[in-house]
Amino acid sequence: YKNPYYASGRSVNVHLFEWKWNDIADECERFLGPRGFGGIQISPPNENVVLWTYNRPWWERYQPMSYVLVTRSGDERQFADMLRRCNNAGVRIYVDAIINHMTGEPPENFGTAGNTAVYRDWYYPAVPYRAEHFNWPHCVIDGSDYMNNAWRVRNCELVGLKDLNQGHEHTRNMIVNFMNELIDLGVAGFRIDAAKHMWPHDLRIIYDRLHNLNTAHGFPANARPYIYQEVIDYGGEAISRDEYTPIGAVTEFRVGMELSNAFRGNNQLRWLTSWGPQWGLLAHSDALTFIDNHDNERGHGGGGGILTYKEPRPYKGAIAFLLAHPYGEPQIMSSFDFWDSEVGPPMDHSGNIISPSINSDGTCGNGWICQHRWRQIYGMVAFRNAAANTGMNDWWDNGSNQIAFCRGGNAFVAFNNDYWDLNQNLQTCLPTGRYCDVISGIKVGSTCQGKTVTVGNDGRAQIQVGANEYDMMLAIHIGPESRL
Ligand code: LAG
Repeated sequence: YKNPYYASGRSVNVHLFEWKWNDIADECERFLGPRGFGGIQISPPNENVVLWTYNRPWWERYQPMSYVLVTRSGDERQFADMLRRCNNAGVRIYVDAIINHMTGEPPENFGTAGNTAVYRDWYYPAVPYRAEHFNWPHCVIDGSDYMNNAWRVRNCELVGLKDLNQGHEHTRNMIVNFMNELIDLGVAGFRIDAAKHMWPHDLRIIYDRLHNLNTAHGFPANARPYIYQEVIDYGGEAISRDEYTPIGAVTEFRVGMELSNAFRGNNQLRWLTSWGPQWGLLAHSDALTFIDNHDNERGHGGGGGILTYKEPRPYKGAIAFLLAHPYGEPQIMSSFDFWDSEVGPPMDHSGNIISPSINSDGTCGNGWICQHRWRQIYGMVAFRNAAANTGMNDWWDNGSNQIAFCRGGNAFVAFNNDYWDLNQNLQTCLPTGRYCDVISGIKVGSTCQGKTVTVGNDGRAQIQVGANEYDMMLAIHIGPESRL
């Protein structure tokens, strides 16, 4: 369950938060496929409660009404079409699976597919679930439970959301049928929402009943779905991430915390020479790594203090390091603009999501941030693909916040987070020749719009990153996007 089954030569998972299926299919064909992206995490595809009371917040999608595949992102036909088109473009789809719970007791009772529930009876006829399929006795998690009561964290309700009992055979069957339908339609795996709130032994039973990935969508025979379990573990809680690594990959939240801290200047970059498990991080093959996610970019999920698109310079630095370093399976966030932590995606007066528009410079409009279309970010996706499975070598630092390293003989990156210029003759490990820095500009035809780096016969080059430059890093590699 720890192999994302990316098509060959690809890497990086992008969370297209609240995108519509038709728009994702277009984005696979016109951008993500050609740019070498590996996969996409999509918003929950199953029916959720509609909450006009709160002006359709993004979080209504975390309150399932049923497993019918109709949401603001599209219906089942559009979902299937997206899978066909994205898999054809070489880009995999991972589903945000909400299997811990159903709705709370919201003021409205209508789902995106038109279904209703009887909240006070724990009755969801469109699944169906009845009271006996939930955890009893009824209780709600309180803050102190996280410190000292694993049983309550898993058997009581998360923020009042009706808590399914994955130990019940019928409940497991409904969840397995839902996930298998998605696998058969061509998905490559799942983010398991709120995994901390479910028992690992119940999850194992569910995972073991999942189908192999669909070979008609280009997956090899006997491939198991990629499973990354959302477990927020900054240390010191009753439940640990290590309880989940025996059954699948786990979201490593400490990556975003540590790299945000370092790229904000609160920890010297030179310490990153030992980045990885030595920092108390999960083993490489267990870790889904990221800077921000949809919760902590807006202060939900206990998050805060994480770099987001609102602080672009250090954010781009942190993402560049995340993508340049071999550690972990990286994911990037692609957001819509928000000014309030509850507001949903751009929508019209009927609540329909407004598609992102594409500006002439390739960035997005209509309220969409599209970090994946930022030059510094998609440039580092190509860097990671060129680096392939090489390790980290030829580390250099100035004893402070200027660092550089190679990925085998394939790629070289330098960062300057000091208040003075970086101007050094460094080993790049690259074949002799001229390279276009993929951070400061792109290569158009055979000309470089950014900085050009000349690598000598000894692999060395003069590397310059001024303290006042627009970005704090420089990246070159053997791929066609950089080689001149
Ligand atoms: C998650 N991971 O474990 C999601 O990443 C996170 O976004 C989900 O919470 C949560 N678990 C449940 O799937 C989000 C919002 C919550 C919201 C919840 C349900 O962060 O704020 O709760 O989705 O929509 C909302 C209200 C609560 C209320 C609750 C139940 O904000 O005040 O108690 O609904 O009615």
